[in-house]
Amino acid sequence: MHILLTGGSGFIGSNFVRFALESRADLSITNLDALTYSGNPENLADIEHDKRYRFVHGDIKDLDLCTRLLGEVDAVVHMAAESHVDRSIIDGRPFVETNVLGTQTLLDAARRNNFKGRFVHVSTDEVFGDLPLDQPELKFHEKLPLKPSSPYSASKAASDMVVHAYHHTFGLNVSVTNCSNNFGPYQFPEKVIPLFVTNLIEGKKVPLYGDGRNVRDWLHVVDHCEAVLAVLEKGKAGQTYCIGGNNERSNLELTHTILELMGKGKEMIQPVTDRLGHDRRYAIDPRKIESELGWKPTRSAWPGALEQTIKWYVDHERWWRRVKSGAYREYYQKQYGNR
Ligand code: NAD
Ligand code: TDX
Repeated sequence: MHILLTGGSGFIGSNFVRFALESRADLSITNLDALTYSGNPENLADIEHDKRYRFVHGDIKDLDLCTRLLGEVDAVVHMAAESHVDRSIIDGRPFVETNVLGTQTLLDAARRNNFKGRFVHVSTDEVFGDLPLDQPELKFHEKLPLKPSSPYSASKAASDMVVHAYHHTFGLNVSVTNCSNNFGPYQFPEKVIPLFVTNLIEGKKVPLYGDGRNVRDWLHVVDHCEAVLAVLEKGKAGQTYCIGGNNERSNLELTHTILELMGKGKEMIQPVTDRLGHDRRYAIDPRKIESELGWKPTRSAWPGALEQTIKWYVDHERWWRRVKSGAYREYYQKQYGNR
């Protein structure tokens, strides 16, 4: 199977390339990525000469390019997006442009090709809004209406709806995944875990938003990649699959665990003003994907998986220092020009 993966140079995409090529001998991947600020070909430096991997520098909003590429592949895994909530609060426009218009462009390219292959749209649990802290029995599931709160999650919810509409109207063979917070190697250090870990290595404090009681359901990125592959191979057209780690932690608990694992004291916590419209709690009920597709997380056990992730950032200091300083951009500007 030849997959068109969008956003393969980002955090989840690069982990997906590595995981999918390692676990399926008959699979090849074309990675279409615009190399925005979070796209870093260094994430795949060990793969770039693999005969089963091809990189195409381009934008999912380019209909002609997407049409050509869709004509060459058997399946699509769509991950390209603007992905950071705080950035969407500063400027929502790129979120609507890439996440909504980009997704629609890709779907139009599929229509132009009369594409019959599987198309997995990778989305987030944030499309369901948030849950209260005092009702732990409530979790997100596939039958809930979409009720996004941030400009990021609104753009992802819109893209999910466009994807479902293209299935309903044109019969495209699409499935949508809604996954909880990922952690692991190669995450851009604007997201809370790599930001806090790398700050602490640098001797800086960690900025904890608000009262720190907000809860996230943490899943190791390779567990997410395995779930996406399961949906690609076994999922049903028109269906949504919620993916989570059964691993709810408040930001305070997460921060205290990171401090403990890194041998740092609580004085390294810097309480800061809360994020605007900060969602309180995310939690996934993963029973559908577990029972229908036989997927279960096996790499997310806490705190071992967090400890391994911290070790990865300790061992890959050159990688994140180049990302934090912006130096990583020179690498691909030389090869692919300025963007
Ligand atoms: P990321 O920001 O690390 O990577 C995004 C990638 O998309 C980058 O390589 C970027 O260059 C590329 N891209 C952006 N705009 C593009 C465009 N117009 N054309 C082509 N490529 C473009 O993000 P991530 O954390 O790896 O997230 C990947 C996907 O998974 C996103 O769709 C996100 O909404 C979803 N998701 C993320 C999480 C999480 O915890 N990180 C959880 C659930 C779902
Ligand atoms: O500096 C910080 N301090 C802080 O307290 C940052 C960056 C975050 N936080 C808090 C906000 C959240 O409650 O930590 C929690 C996690 O924040 P992020 O890492 O920004 O993730 P989140 O906003 O939960 O969204 C993530 O999960 C769902 C991804 O960025 C999305 O792409 C994904 O869809």
